[in-house]
Amino acid sequence: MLTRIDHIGIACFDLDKTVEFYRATYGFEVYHSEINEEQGVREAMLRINGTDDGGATYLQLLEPVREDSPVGKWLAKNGEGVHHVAFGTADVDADAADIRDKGVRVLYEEPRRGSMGSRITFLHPKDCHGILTELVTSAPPAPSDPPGGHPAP
Ligand code: V0V
Ligand code: CO
Repeated sequence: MLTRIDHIGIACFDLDKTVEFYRATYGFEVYHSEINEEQGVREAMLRINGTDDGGATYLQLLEPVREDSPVGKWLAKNGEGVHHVAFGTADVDADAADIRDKGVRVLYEEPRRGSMGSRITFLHPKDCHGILTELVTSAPPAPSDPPGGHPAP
């Protein structure tokens, strides 16, 4: 079951400048940042709020590390903007299987590694009314984690 908006993925040309815009304009701080080589992105997660399923909602700022990556190709065509919407679930495998059975293309056979040790998969935007849609199961919290269920940065 999809129980929250986990994040909105926002493509940008310059991650540091975009992070500074969100900090200076809204007061949002970077909760976590990493490079995901497989996905071809350098990313910053800005935690906006906790959710009643014990998770949280983030903005995910994404800068491509390669021009031929999904975000690199998308930026070249569209410029900066909202790249994808991610829904959170406790069981990405089950939800991806259910959605595949409904005839929507799920891009990965098995979920792959996402931000903060999460497991992620994507639904094809052409099957989702133009929205690249991600499904996310967060990494299980460690005993030392703060409330909100995610690893500290
Ligand atoms: C492409 N299209 C999109 C789109 N990207 N439509 C809406 N939103 C997007 N983000 C449209 C594009 O305009 C084309 O439509 C059509 O799909 C085919 O696009 P393409 O440019 O030829 O690109 P493809 O087919 O090579 O790749 C598109 C897909 C690719 C969606 C298959 O971007 C992909 O595999 N994405 C999943 C991985 C990803 O996005 N990773 C980065 C985030 P027309 O022109 O034919 O009408 S990583 C992340 O979120 C992480 C790590 C995390 O959350 O933890
Ligand atoms: Co994402």
